[in-house]
Amino acid sequence: MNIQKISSTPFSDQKPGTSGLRKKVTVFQTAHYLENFVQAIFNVATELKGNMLILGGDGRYYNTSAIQTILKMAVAHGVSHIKVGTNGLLSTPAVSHLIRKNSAAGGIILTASHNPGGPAGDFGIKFNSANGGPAETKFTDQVYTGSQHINQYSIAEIDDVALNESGTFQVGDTLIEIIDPVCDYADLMEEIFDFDKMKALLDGATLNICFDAMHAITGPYATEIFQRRLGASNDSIINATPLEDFGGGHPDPNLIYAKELVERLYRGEESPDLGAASDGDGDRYMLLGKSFFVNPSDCLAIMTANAHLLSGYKQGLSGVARSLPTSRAVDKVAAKLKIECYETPTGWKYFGNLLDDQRITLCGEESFGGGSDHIREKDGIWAVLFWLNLITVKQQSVEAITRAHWAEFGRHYYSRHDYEGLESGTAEQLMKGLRERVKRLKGETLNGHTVSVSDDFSYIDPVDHSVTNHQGIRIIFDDESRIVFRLSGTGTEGATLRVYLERYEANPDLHDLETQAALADMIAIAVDLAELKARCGRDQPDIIT
Ligand code: G16
Repeated sequence: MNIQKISSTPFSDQKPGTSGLRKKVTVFQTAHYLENFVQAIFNVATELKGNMLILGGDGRYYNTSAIQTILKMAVAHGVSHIKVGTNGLLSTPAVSHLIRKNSAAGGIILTASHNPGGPAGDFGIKFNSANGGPAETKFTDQVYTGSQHINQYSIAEIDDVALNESGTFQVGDTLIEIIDPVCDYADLMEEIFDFDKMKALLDGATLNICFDAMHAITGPYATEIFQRRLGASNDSIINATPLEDFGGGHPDPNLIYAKELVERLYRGEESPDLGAASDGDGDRYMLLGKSFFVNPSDCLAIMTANAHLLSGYKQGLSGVARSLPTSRAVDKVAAKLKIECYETPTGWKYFGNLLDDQRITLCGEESFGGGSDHIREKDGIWAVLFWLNLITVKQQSVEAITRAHWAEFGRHYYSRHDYEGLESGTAEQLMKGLRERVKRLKGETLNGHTVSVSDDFSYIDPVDHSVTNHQGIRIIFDDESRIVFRLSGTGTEGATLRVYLERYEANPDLHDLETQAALADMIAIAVDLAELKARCGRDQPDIIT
């Protein structure tokens, strides 16, 4: 077998964002673009030589072609064993589990998560380390620096590998194994949750669910778990077939993009008891009850308060964590349970050390992410099973569970306003302006709310003491209201400003306000502080979640 050394020159834009390198498909199709980045990964992750690599993606356009390239490069770099999902498919949580289960040296996941797919859509690539989690910033920084000096890459001269069915191929010193993408993950879920209890209700249709796979990766996982193993009805999963362009949709599980699911859940009494959707690569989830939406921050708080009721978490939680912009609902629960609650920057990678050090058992993010110490990624199907299991134990509806939670802990009204497609320089200037402004904000009263904390969030990892600066502008008021500003790290065009708004309400008589109305003061303060109209000509967000 011949190993070719191909000459190449660096691309200046290969800096990974919040979660790997995401670009338009057309950028990845530029000659040597993918190969350069993969070479940069192999140059840093030298532990892959002589060890196992897990490889798969969310099935979006360019997935299979990129997998063939990466297989050939992995062979060239002496990886001894590569496990690839059939047809190149593996959800992000499944990769995390497979790395851990097989003690692999790492995994490469091909996904741009919730971003649209297809020839004109987005593509992405990220590396997960031996603990199963997204590589730390230190690693991605090294990959980026390396990518700026690449002058050649190595690739084995071999035929494409047939990915359409399970099997093994020995290529030189490398064993390539094509595996069922679903079964190991489904077995793990069966270990964590009480499948018998859930089956008893789902099989007899005492409990009805609707899961929207959004034509993305979770279709095969949901079919195996909810229908085959738990006996849910045949119509319980919609958009179950993974498609390269996600059926032209936007595989982002929120109230706007999961339209068909929302329509089914808001039909009144005939609606399913639980509705859920997942994203492109299966790590995010949205949860609905009958005509009822539970925001992801509340989901984390409710899971934390109730975890001990589930057999998989009956020993209690060592601690919990949430990202900065996630509402502080879980903080109230942690305080009552007397467990630690960590506040981290946005990005699942920041939970890795806390999980590995057993400081936390559950963690979550406002961006429709929840997870536990079972893997090192957020996990959409796990979260849905957590809720299903909880419903079977409590014998209450999603709405009743949520309302009881608010009554006990108070309600955090919460919303995220996204201003999309901003010119990058303008967005940077806006953040710079805010950074200056927050230095003098403490003690000021805005719209009747007095600022008690205002800063540019920095995180010191309590395990390795690494410091991450500039993670978002945070303004906390003395009535526990809060505003956070940050720029998205997952987009592929221009800049997106995210404004996170929060108001705490302890009084149960005030738990039924319309969310945007409840947050009106915070919205007005945020628009004013960021000078959105003057700087960007905008005073209305593009997307409200
Ligand atoms: C990724 C990260 C998440 C993070 C989200 C935020 O999600 O894995 O941990 O919360 O991005 O995105 P942004 O920087 O745009 O606010 P995913 O599902 O896209 O991988």
